[in-house]
Amino acid sequence: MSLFTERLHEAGKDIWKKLLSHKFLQMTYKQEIDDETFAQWVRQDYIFVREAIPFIAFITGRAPLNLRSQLANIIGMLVKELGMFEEMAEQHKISLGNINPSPTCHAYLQYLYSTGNICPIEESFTVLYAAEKAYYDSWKTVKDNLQSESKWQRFIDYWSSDDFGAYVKWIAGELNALAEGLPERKLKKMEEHYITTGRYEYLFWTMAQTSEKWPV
Ligand code: MP5
Repeated sequence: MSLFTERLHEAGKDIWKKLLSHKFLQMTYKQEIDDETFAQWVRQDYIFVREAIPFIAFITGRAPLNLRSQLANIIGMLVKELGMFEEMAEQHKISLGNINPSPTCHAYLQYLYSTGNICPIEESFTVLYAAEKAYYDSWKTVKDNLQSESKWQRFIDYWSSDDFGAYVKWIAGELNALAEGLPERKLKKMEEHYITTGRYEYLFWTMAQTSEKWPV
């Protein structure tokens, strides 16, 4: 029997194709991205990572015992990531003070909060898998296509690292275990979350690339 994550990859393959050929990623590896465009991503992803902490906390509360300690470790990882953002922002003179989520970042975060709060663990875990996989695949694409050292190398290396890849693999393994024996109606719901999260990930690059702002 094939793995549930293989079913997800198949269901999301068109979205992933568009995600990995997104202009923001291309401009980043071609080193054509201007500083302000990249800074928009830095500010918005700083907010995203900060707010991913309550998401992980919500899902930890619903997780089976065997997942709790590893989920709790993710919070420590996110706190360290915030430190990376703060150091990079200081180095590149990007202010992280007085920033607010853009419409896309705001909507994505509301989605994380609601799935974390009201959905069963197998659904919120699917959201976690899709979001982390999207970042690993996206930054690996940047890394593999980069011709020379980037000023944003630290970010590129972080999410394309073997360690991060192993973490995504761990989530995949646990997700496959959670999916085992579930009825089709539940698997379908998980598939929908994978698709929705992939769509938000695509929109997040567009938000950065277009410096999306609230119109009013
Ligand atoms: C991640 C992220 C990866 N930082 N931002 C978005 C929009 N999606 C996924 O998550 P993490 O927790 O930073 O590894």
